[in-house]
Amino acid sequence: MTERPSIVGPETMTAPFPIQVDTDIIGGFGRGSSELGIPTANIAADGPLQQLDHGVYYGWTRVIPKVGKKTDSMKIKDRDVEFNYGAKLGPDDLGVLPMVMSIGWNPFYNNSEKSAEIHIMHKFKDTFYGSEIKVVIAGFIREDTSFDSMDDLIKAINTDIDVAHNSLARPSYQEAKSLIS
Ligand code: RBF
Ligand code: MG
Repeated sequence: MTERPSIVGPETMTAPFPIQVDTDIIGGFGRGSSELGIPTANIAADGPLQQLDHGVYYGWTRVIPKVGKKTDSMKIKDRDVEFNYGAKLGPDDLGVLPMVMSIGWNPFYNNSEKSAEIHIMHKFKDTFYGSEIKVVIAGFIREDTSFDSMDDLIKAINTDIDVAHNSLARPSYQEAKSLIS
């Protein structure tokens, strides 16, 4: 990808946005953090997400730990994943935070399953598999594409993050935080 705009979407949030999802964080492919250095929270690509075009979206999210759930270990695609349901997060991890979301087949990886992955622009204290997550999708950034290298994919995602910050700074998008606060 060559030239990309630094801000996307209309000045005021426009239908079909906002699209709201309230769901659970599931185990992903296990390469967001390890390979790309861009951790993602994965959710099921069902409900209102099923109707969305594949691509990259921006919006807000809030992680809500499940109280009273015992931490357990699950095997996901040969990996041991600790499901702590958000018990190890601190107060500053639990606010309304900006996010970018990828919905699709991940053309770069040739995945066969549709996935919905959220990168939250925040440094969390710990993992939060199994936790509840509320999401407000506020707008569309770009279509998902394949890249010549992993480095190009990482660069594209970093541009998505900048575009999301700029796009969410507008008053109409700031107001949407209240939907999940
Ligand atoms: N994967 C692709 O194959 N093509 C993309 O254009 C693409 N864009 C993404 C944009 C964002 C904001 C995020 C968080 C992920 C994106 N991915 C894309 C998915 C990426 O391949 C995925 O996070 C890793 O494979 C980890 O599962
Ligand atoms: Mg992930």
